[in-house]
Amino acid sequence: MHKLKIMTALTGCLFASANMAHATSSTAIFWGPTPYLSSSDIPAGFYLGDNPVLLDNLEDGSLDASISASNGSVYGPTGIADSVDADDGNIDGFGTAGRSWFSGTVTFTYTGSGPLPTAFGVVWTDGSGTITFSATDALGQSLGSQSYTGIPDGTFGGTTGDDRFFGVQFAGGIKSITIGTGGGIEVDHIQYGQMVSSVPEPTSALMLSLGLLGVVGYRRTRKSTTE
Ligand SMILES: [Ca+2]
Ligand SMILES: [Ca+2]
Ligand SMILES: [Ca+2]
Repeated sequence: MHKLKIMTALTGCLFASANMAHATSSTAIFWGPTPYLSSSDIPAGFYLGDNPVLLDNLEDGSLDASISASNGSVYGPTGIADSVDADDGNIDGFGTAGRSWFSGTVTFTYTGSGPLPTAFGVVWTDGSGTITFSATDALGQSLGSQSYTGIPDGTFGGTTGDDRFFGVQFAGGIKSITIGTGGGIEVDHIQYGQMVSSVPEPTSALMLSLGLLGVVGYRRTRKSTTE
């Protein structure tokens, strides 16, 4: 009798938790493209507390050790680099005095030792054609891919009016992001952090509360039969 009641409670809570997890964490949310001239243009609400865990502006000449790139290298600060505008100290319509990442289509993969980012972004600064942005989860499975036309301004002279933020959020963790046009591109401000947790861990919370209900029911039953 007691065992049956406990089993019933546990079965119910397992069903409920599985349904909630499915409904709340299976979809990635893509952000952007939005204009970006400095880190203050990170969209509000993208990161927990509006602060990334890491933002690499590449101005030290190298990519942070917690990120690997499938190809490309740091470019600038000479020539026609298209850095994020503010990186050279002046928001003046040009990024030529800053540093960017120059490559073909490139995948940035999180290689750090901490928990996977749940918010991951990059700023596209130069290139031509259709821009495609995609991401993968912890197992390397696609979280979706989105394409955008009409963004490039048609010049490779380091102008920043066409620079755009691309981001993705996924509560289950993001392993990598990929951005490209099929031709040469420049990107900058590779960044990641944790998303705002609007839905707190439904599985563990529900298991705990329903588990407690089961224990209470069990104790009540025992009490009534022993007295
Ligand atoms: Ca500038
Ligand atoms: Ca830069
Ligand atoms: Ca640009």
